[in-house]
Amino acid sequence: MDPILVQRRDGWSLVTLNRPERLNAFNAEMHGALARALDAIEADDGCRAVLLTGAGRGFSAGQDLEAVGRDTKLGDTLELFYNPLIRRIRALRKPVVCAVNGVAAGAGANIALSCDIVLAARSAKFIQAFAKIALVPDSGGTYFLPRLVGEARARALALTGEAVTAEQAADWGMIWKMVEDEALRPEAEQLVLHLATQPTAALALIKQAIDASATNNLDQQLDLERDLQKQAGAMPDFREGVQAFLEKRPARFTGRGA
Ligand code: T3D
Repeated sequence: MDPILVQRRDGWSLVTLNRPERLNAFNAEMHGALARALDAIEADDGCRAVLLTGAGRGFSAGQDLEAVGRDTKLGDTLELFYNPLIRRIRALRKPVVCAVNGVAAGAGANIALSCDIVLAARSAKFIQAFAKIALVPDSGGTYFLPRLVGEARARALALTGEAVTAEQAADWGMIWKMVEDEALRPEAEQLVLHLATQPTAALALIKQAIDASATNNLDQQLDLERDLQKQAGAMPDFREGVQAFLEKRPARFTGRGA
């Protein structure tokens, strides 16, 4: 069974973590397949948005604990697999939507949180499971969590490994939205289909600006916004957006930067 399924849809790609009998826990094979899928998506100009989800009843239980430390030392797995994956999702020049269809634990939770827009089914939950096995949150957990939910909640979640329901995650601003289980897929697909028609190159600049705001001061961020706006303003989609507005019609964006 392929550990990662990729389906090319109309302008976007559906990527499914596919080891349902292990709640889509990651091993080296699955990491390799996901990296190849992202290579293909990155190179495909016709693919303008990505939807990431899990097969079966879970999103991902993080690192496969039967494989942990078997082929590589702890920490090396992060260097080899998880860290490049998180950097990649953040830097991908197209929006990545995550549909969290069930439990997201350990690195699985933090991979979800690294995506641009996170929707979760009502029955899903997020667990920083690391402390329960005497590990440290990884895959960006100690970076994303305090920024998303504040330090008090981040500390408690990381230190206790307590589960957060999808409803709570949405109330806290950890994710974009909680939706009823049966609505998750249709709503996520509708969102990604919409994003696939939008000005992709400008959306990539928006991702870049928001990422930079985590470490920039206001002056640096204002300068960055100026520079990115120059780039956005030179793109054909800007001209099309304005023209469409003036002509009172929907814009037909190409997504291209030049
Ligand atoms: O450098 C490095 O390599 C370090 C990297 C670390 C990254 C990490 O992600 S560390 C954290 C690893 N993940 C966990 O600690 C979570 C472990 N799983 C759980 O706590 C629970 O399974 C869940 C809370 C996620 C779900 O519980 P539940 O009751 O819904 O399901 P279950 O019965 O526990 O799991 C179903 C099956 O999946 C079960 O197999 P079985 O008994 O039916 O044959 C279970 O063993 C398997 N499974 C679940 N999680 C993992 C797993 N198998 C391997 N690895 C897992 N992480």
